[in-house]
Amino acid sequence: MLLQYESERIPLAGGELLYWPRFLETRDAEALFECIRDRVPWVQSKICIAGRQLPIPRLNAWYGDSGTEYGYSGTRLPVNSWLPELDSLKSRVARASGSAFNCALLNLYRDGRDSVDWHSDNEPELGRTPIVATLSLGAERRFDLRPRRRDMGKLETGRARARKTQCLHLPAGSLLVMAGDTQRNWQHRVPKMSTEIGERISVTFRYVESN
Ligand SMILES: O=C(O)CCC(=O)C(=O)O
Ligand SMILES: [Mn+2]
Repeated sequence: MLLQYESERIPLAGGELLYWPRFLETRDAEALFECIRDRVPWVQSKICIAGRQLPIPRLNAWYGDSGTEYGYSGTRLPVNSWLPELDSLKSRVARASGSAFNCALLNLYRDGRDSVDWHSDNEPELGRTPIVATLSLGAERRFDLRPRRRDMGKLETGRARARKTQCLHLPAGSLLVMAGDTQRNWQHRVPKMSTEIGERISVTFRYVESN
């Protein structure tokens, strides 16, 4: 089922990116996309911005071992227990990347208008050096990385950040692992697109320290 081709290291100053262009075969990636899209209880969270509750531009679901919890900006996602397909994917991603995972945040981008804005996955419960492994399914989307404002101790100007921005393209079946100091030194996003784009799902495996 798996094409565990060698991973490529994508150069990133002050970060670590490992990339498997074809972690899953096309047919398996398609079957997994349909399974996840149809069986996951997707929710659209709201976040509070300037006192207003606004729906975020994508759907989410949280899967995890008991004791793992996820929340941001005052929202908490309910914890689902692992679907067998996600559980076996977790084991395979763990084996390939050499890292343990106990939860996954799933994103469903319904079309090009759905997105996730610049952020780092650096919540305290992810520990000092978070490892986030993203398996992509469905339509290919752009994935951008830019230095954080204080890049490796130095304050970055807007122009320097724009110049250092890296654009990746994540097709169905690919796996991207962000490790090392990536979350400390870099931000990432999936930008909105004005072209017609189909649905994309990302499964982002993480390790949450239980309290
Ligand atoms: O969909 C993606 O590839 C990225 C999602 C993401 O950054 C996140 O869930 O934290
Ligand atoms: Mn993220």
